[in-house]
Amino acid sequence: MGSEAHPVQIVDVNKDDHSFTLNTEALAQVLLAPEVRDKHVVVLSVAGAFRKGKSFLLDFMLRYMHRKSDNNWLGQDDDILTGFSWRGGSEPETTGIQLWSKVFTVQKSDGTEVLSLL
Ligand SMILES: Nc1nc2c(ncn2[C@@H]2O[C@H](COP(=O)(O)OP(=O)(O)OP(=O)(O)O)[C@@H](O)[C@H]2O)c(=O)[nH]1
Ligand SMILES: [Mg+2]
Repeated sequence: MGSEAHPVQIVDVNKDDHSFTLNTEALAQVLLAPEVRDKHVVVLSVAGAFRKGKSFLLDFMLRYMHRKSDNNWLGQDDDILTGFSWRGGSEPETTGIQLWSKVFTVQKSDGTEVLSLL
């Protein structure tokens, strides 16, 4: 994986016994990065049953984080929606828990800064 931001699989699902495995190394790579480790973070999570549009919604949250200074951050209908892998149909796409590799700085109303994790 290069320097491009990408989804990081932090929890894997074992299909055979439906158990979960926490990928602590992957989680540490994001949370213990020098620009993150001593900061307050806010986790914005989308959870729910499969095929309900979670990845689709998260990609709009990413789009907002990238374009929030622009009043038209939602963009056009034909703007390609990138980030977490999403798709139509009835087959599941995402399993376990994914975390975006890049964190976003958000200023709170009291002026302090927090990092948001998607
Ligand atoms: N019309 C409409 N379609 C939506 C909306 N949200 C999601 N979809 C569609 O729902 C489908 C599934 O979206 P995903 O984001 O891949 O769903 P998911 O919950 O991440 O699915 P899994 O990863 O399989 O659990 C896609 O075809 C989306 O375009 C919405 O608000 N309106
Ligand atoms: Mg998904």
